[in-house]
Amino acid sequence: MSYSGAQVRVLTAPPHFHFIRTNHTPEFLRKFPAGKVPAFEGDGGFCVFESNAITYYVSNEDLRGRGSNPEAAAQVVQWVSFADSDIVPPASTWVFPTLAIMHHNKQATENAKEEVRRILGLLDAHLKMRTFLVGEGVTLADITVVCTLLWLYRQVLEPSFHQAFPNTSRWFLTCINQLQLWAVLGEVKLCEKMAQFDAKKFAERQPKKDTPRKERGSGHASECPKEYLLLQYSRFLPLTNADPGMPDPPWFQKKLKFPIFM
Ligand SMILES: N[C@@H](CCC(=O)N[C@@H](CS)C(=O)NCC(=O)O)C(=O)O
Repeated sequence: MSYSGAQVRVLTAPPHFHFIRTNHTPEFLRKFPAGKVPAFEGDGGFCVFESNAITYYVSNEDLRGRGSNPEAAAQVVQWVSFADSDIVPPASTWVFPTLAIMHHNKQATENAKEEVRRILGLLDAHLKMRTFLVGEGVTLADITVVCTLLWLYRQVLEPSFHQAFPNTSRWFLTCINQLQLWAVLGEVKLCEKMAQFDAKKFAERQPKKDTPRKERGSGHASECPKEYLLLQYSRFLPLTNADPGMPDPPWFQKKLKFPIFM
């Protein structure tokens, strides 16, 4: 059972995919010039990168909001863009250091917390009289925004922080408990106590000085493939043909049809 019925095969690990190496090969770059993941290749050779473009492609008209009217479709794009432009940056600034995948900066973290507060408040007001972000059912707007909030709710949004935003939390819980999302995300363990930066863990995770530049990749992603990839993974897997009874990734490896490199 899934929202769209699309079937994808996810390749995340060797021998199919080796982060930083595979995505820098000429063969990969020919198909996906940005050299980044996630990247999608269809059965007929159609290639597309950027997680939002991939989710759009593997979704259906209802998820795109086009089942109702052009206004709803525009609102879906609005929330997907908002997730990228307004939620991902502060969420990454606050959460990544707690996962030891980015250095901690006290002022930046404080600013990010305030920004997250603003976002949760904005969502809370919007969701006061609504079950979902757009229309009467789940759309790409809910899937994308939920997935960008996922690590916040897992790592840092302790009850004392999110209790001021009950409508946002009700909607978040409604979405993650939908069978289709649950089948992919599994049980989401909500944060009880705000995670903090661990300098020792961060130091241990730094690439050795003699690691070649091309093996290190660019930006924070090079230091944090696992967690960041998981974040990306959760952003579009809700659209796959998941069986709620069998949410574990190995099941996807066997069942999914189109490859996605992550
Ligand atoms: N906006 C892109 C972000 C993609 C991205 O930054 N991918 C990172 C890892 S999550 C990557 O592939 N980096 C490769 C590299 O740094 O070599 C999306 O949503 O797909």
